[in-house]
Amino acid sequence: MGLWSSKPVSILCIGVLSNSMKTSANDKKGKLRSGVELPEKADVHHDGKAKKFEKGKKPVPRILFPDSLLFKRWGEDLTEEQQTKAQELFINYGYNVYLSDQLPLNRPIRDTRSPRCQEKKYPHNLPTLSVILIFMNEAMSIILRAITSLINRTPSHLLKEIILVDDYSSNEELKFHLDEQIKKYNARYPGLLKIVRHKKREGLTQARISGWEASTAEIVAILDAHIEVNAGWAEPILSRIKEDRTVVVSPVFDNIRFDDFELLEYAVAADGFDWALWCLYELLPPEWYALNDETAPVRSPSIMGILAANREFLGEIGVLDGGMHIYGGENVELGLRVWQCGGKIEVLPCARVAHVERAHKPYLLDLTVAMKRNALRVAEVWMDEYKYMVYYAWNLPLENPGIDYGDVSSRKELRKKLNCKSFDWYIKNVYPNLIPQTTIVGYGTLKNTLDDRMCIDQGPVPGNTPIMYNCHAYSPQHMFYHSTGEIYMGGLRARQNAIDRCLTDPGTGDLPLLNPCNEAVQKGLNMHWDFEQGSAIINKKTKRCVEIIKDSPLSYYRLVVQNCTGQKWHIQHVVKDWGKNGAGR
Ligand SMILES: *[C@@H]1O[C@H](CO)[C@@H](O)[C@H](O)[C@H]1NC(C)=O
Ligand SMILES: [Mn+2]
Repeated sequence: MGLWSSKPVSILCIGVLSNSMKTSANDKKGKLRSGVELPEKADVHHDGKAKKFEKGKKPVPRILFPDSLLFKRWGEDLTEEQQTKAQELFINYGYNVYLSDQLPLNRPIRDTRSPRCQEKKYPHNLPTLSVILIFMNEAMSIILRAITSLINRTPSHLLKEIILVDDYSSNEELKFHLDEQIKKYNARYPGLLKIVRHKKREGLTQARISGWEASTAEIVAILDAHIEVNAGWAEPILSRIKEDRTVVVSPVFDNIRFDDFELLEYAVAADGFDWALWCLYELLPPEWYALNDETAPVRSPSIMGILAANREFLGEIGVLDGGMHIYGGENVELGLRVWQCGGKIEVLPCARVAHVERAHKPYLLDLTVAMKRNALRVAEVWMDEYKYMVYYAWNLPLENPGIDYGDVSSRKELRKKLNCKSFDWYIKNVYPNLIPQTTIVGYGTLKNTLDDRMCIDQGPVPGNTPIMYNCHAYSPQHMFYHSTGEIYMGGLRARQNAIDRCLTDPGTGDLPLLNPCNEAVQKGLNMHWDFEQGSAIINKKTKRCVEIIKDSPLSYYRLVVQNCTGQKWHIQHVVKDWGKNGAGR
């Protein structure tokens, strides 16, 4: 294993999807950028000359924002006024709009494809393509550069249209001025550009659906607007979907750095997710390496937010779930639906799209709320008895979780109508890396009756000593007690390649330990505990108990394992009737 292994894989798969996620709190209503000139249209298609960078005047200016991420490796020669402007734009957009406005729209970017991709020949008569660019308060120069890259790097006889979908931007620049730009493009390329404008904020998923509805070509590519497509990006996509109309494909993303707009090449990876349905990257499967062909499609359990598909096929399987809020989980929903309902998902190593990863996501708190809700939607519609894993991962009670995930009846009907396969089939045939936990009987925080403000916590990381800590109920304090006696600590991983940690009694001293559960089994560590709600936690082998003690009357309680004194513990959620509702296997 190890083709391209030296290249980083995007750690921010959130970033891939983060297009129209700003909450209303972050909108700057009607904000105009003055004095920033966009490159002339002549710049766009004729010469690639960059406007000369405006240098600050000597002497070297004071650094106004030493803590801003924007100025860590960029902008040292800007005047104070320029710094102020650049910083303000950066705060609003999360990327360097000041620089973007000066870079040519048709700037060259490095071809990041492997040599074999560059040599590969594709048939001339491929199906036509509609490209959908979704945005909400994106910088104009970013959108225009995306359009320019599409025009310059897609064979013109294949690019039928580019559909812009504006999810109710408040940014004035994106109204009249964008319409003017569209007219200019259409004067040169008749009918190429279309725009769909939402009359209210409808969110990322609905924006994608609106674009799909407006599209007319045989193939649709649904992209963020903060991208630049790379050389030859379209041909592998069109030719693969022409071969098999049931394949939904993802290009490989490279990163356009948010500060200096340099291209950072990313490794090819498959798209997956954890039990909370957060997206993550998976290693390439061994079968792919066995093909010994860097151009071969990579079978992928799921997909990120940028995708291409046969337009009609995407419609037949229900496009996207319009009931998703803001962001998160909608990609997993599509992934499960495609696989379970007879399609496939593939990442195409020869199709590369450069994508701006925003520096800050001020909407992160809101994100979890939407994500949790969307995850439950996916769980309820697609995951059958395994849906409990999503509740565990989010530390939600199985009954009355207190989250309104909306009406899923039409999605359930869709599943029935399409006669889709079970999640059990999916997990066994497509994504065996996920390991369902069938023996969990209690989960959530663990509190001692002596002090209910303190919770067991996995302790400092790196480190393997659990501690008592003020309860915050985030994942370091999520415990999972199994009917077989194990206590998993610190969030639920439950994946082949991410091993959970188990509470053990080392047998000597008074500190309990955390060990990787597989290692604890191999080494025969004291990892099994007797526990019932409201009673002691007793190690089955050593007979010692998990307890808390104070070293002096004024100190805090600390977590120990010692001779039992009769202390009692409460776990946050108890699983009733485990196994009776089909969850056990
Ligand atoms: C714990 O209990 C064992 C067995 O009853 C005893 O031998 C040992 O001295 C006790 N240890 C402490 C620290 O009290
Ligand atoms: Mn994005």
